[in-house]
Amino acid sequence: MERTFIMVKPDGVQRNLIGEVIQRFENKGFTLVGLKMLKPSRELAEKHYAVHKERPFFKTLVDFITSDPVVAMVWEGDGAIASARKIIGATNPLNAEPGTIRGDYGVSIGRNLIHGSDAPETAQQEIGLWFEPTELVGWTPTAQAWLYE
Ligand code: DAT
Ligand code: MG
Repeated sequence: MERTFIMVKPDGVQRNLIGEVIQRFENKGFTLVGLKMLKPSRELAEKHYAVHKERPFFKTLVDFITSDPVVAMVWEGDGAIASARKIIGATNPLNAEPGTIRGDYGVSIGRNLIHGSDAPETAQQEIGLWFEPTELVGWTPTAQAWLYE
């Protein structure tokens, strides 16, 4: 089973889309193993987006992500990392397909609602950055037998 880090960004929280995001991952068949709301520190946000630190949008991105609460989550399932990226849609919501979260709810790259890890290495890194091991709860949903053969 794979785990991925998903975050509803401040715009998603303000627009009352926390439930919608959770619903889509639940509906897909992934398992929620970590969940918390927090207003990220600048240090945490800069670490999270470290790969983008030389990009021109880095400061506004960190300003935005630290401006208000976010909801950080870890979701588990076979192929969860790549599948979550598909559920989320393209980085620019105007290019994101209808049916994806960004495609259905966004119009601007700087307000694209949600983050999802892009690879196994970044997923592991991001989960470790945002969650203590004790905050992650492994469990077996009873529906598992109907999701996996
Ligand atoms: P993603 O969030 O789809 O993984 P990314 O890792 O390339 O996209 O970029 C991280 C975030 O930075 C993205 O969600 C929104 C912001 N961003 C990316 N490219 C941008 C750009 N050209 N202008 C403004 N913000 C941008
Ligand atoms: Mg990214």
